[in-house]
Amino acid sequence: MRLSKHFIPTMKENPSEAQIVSHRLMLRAGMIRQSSAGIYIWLPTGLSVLNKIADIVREEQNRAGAIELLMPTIQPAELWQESGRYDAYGKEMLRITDRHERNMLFGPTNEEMITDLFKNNVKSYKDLPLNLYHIQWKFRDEVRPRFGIMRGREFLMKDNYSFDLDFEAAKESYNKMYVAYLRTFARLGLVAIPVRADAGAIGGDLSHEFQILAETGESTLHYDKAIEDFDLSSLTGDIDDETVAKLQGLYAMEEEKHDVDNCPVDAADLKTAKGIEVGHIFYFGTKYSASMGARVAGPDGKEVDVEMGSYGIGVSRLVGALIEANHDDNGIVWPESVAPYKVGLINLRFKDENCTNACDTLYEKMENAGIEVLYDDRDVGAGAKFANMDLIGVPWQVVVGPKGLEKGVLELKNRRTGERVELSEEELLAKLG
Ligand code: P5A
Repeated sequence: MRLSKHFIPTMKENPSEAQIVSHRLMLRAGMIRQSSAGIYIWLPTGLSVLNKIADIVREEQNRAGAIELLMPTIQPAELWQESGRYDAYGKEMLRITDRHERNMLFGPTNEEMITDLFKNNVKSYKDLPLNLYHIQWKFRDEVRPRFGIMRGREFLMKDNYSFDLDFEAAKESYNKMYVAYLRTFARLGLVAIPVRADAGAIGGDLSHEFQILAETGESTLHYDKAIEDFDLSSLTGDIDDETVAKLQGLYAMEEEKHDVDNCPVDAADLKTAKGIEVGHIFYFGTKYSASMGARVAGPDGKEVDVEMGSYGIGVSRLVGALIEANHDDNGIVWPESVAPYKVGLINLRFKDENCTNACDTLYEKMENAGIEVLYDDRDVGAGAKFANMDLIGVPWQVVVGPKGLEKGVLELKNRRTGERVELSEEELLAKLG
């Protein structure tokens, strides 16, 4: 894409409303704009990153055997009255009345809707296990939306729901998701520590949160430092049951679950840190199926309430969490897997015909090779172009200037390390292709 024809409204100054670095950089790099409190417009590069994260989440869900569908954002109140959560959810639920005076709501989560779908369509244990997911916008009227998309009111979540015949099978489904989450966050290059958590408004007695360590995190966690030996950001391959058992056996607690007086870990081995909750999984048994009548016929013909769990990943929150973990003084440093563009092409001398021709040709070759390239073809100074590309965080920068062209070389800069190498066009295309 040519920057001159694109829409990336970057900002030089630090926006005063942003308290944390990810919020500041998302505004400055032209990824988002606020529409109203906790509600954001996703600009082209922000949307691109969001979609790439969603794709990785989707791939890992599919790999784990979950099946994608799409439920609506607007839900009827009746479902929530059946489960008993309509009143319990309180002010965090955005309630809507339609033209026929029917009570509706903007879904903060989908346990009720999926339980109802299951109840009307699945009758036998033979159709189990079943695990359904969607990636859909949610609305929670948070008291204190803050830190940009990190705690928004409208946010994108991947949520899925497992259905099993008994506890043993439900536990297996839970652990499958636990593994899918370890893999998902590792593929994003993140260290996400799984900690035991309170089940809160979702309910149930078994629950883990996945927490990214960050000073700006809103959660506090306490964990056995032995967890660090697992090298969580490299767990992208097969993860066996033994690893899961070992990891789940270590002490790691979210603040509310941590019992200072009865903590089994020596003070010297216990770490306390701030974290960003990017995922949360729950086993809640028959909490929704019993109240809403979701039953299946078991092998003996008798009907039983189906055993359920639900699993959430904050897809839009991950954009912020990734920036918290990947930035420097000059801007964002995207990991290649989610970068809005892989390469930034910088024309140092807009007015030099040779430079512009060389850039145009290289741009075309990259596009043809399927390399995602952002071409800064604007009539602005080199300094501004470098600063802009650093801010946006494109992993590789190709710099084309008159001196290099004379020598027949192009400069390639690695955004993360700052390392620069000179390469021929052929070498460059081979390296980036
Ligand atoms: C699990 C899936 C649930 O809602 N029901 C369906 C369960 N869990 S949760 O912990 O409440 O949310 C799941 C993840 O969504 C992200 N999240 C948010 N992201 C941005 N802004 C918010 N206001 C917000 N609230 C929740 C978190 O990553 C959370 O782990």
